[in-house]
Amino acid sequence: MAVVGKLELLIVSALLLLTACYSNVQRGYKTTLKSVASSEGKPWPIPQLYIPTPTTYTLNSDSFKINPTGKTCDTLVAAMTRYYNVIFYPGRQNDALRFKPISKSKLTVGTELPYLNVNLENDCEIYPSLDMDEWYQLFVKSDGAILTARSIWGALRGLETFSQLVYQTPDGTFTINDTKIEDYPRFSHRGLLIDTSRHFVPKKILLQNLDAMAYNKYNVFHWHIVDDQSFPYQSRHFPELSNLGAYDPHTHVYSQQDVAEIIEYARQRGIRVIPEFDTPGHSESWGPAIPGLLTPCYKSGQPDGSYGPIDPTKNSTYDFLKVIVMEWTKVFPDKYVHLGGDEVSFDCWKSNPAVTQFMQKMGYGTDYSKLEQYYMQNILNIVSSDQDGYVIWQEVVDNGVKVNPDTVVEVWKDRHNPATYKAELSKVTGLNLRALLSACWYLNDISYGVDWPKYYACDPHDFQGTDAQKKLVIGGEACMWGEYVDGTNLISRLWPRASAVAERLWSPKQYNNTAEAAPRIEEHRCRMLRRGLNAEPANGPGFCKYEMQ
Ligand code: CP6
Repeated sequence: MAVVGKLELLIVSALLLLTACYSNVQRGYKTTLKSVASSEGKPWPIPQLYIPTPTTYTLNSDSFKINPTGKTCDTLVAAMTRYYNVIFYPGRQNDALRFKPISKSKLTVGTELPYLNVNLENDCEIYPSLDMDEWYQLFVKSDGAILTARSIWGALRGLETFSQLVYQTPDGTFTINDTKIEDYPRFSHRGLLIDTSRHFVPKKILLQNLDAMAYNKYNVFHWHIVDDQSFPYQSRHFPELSNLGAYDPHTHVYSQQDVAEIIEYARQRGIRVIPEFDTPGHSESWGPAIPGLLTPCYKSGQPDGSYGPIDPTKNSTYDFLKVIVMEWTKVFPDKYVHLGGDEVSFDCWKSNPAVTQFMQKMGYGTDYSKLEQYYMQNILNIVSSDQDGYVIWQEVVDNGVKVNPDTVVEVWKDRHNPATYKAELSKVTGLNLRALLSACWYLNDISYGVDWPKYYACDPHDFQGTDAQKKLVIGGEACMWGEYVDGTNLISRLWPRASAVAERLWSPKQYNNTAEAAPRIEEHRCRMLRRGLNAEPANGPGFCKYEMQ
């Protein structure tokens, strides 16, 4: 009965949205005007159940109150203040906004909405986790608005939605429609990968990006913090890693204090921080600080001065890893770390006589994937002995490494061929392992034109598998690899393109209509601009009410 009710509500709300768009088309608005006019106050990502009505209320910034009526905590208090400012003073931090939103309601027409009561049912958890409860219910009615959530994380998502329902009419009046919402995510892992090794990304931009993630209900910052090109993470135990491996050890590093600040900023927004320390490949920048860690490559029987992946044959490698892994698990509070394991080239291992000898000793013959397996198994055991879980790239499983049953496998190959990642999802979940999809969401790969519908169309459940296999897909990640991206273009290249992925990972599968989504994502882009983010245009020609100078 309850299920039927929900389905009906879903269909009704979908129809409401579709008719709203359609009637505007019939009235013959220009596309851009139509888009903005018809989508103000419509949330992104769209809630599971969203029932707006034409009745509107006004909000007065002087008298409107956000009250905690259930449990409360520092996280909630901070969020209530934050969202009050997002609603009434979105451009306050942003001097470049040409038209400051008028901050005082003139209350010309209609009933005033006096408050938003936040009824949080349970004590706050300190850190978000994979199992966090993000459910919330939101009613906007004539006597006031009521947000109900079981956990602090649901309360944060509900506050975000409430802030998106408020819009300003041309005379500056803050307005909200009478609305009923019940909402929860379709997938529990909704991640965004940022690469801070190929280019350094300043802390300020990472924090700004966490705001953007919260505006889109992302809940995991996958921090690809180091790689071949640089090592900006300032280690407690091995300061030489960034002293010798960062682009600049003074200006292009994340200190322990920076890392703590980023984790805290994310925590306040219900966002987990999962660091990736990619090994045994992609680790050239580790070499200068830790002599003997990387494999020396040989040419005609001599070391040629270049280095390959981490040397898996030495005990000293694992002694070092034990210490650095323990540091990661202390510094990053999340249960999961990402251990990489992608794109390991065997050429250097093949050239090295000591490695060849080890291969013989172990009886691996010439199968270097066995050697990779040996390395990965060792590092996985080190991590799991610290009670932590891990995420790895798909190659680790492709190469037959035995992993713990609670391993999460990230499927990234290949973005040009959906059949490949669909087969991989079938395979990984067939092994009873949990999976994340990122193959179709490589946002670093840009082209001229509107590309978000391509990301919107990709669905993590579109593969051959049983219901049990589908349940093992815990979500996905949009990726912004950093070869051509730094603090100057990270935000604009990500948003609103990453918003398309956000809605796919949060909202019901049935919301896959690009025509319906187009005006809403455009409006959401304008909303992000209004909040001070350099989000780029979504749909070609058009304009926002509030733009940068
Ligand atoms: N770095 C690391 C990368 C990539 C991967 N791992 C990558 C591969 C292909 C594309 C973009 C990025 N730059 N460490 C693959 C997971 Cl198109």
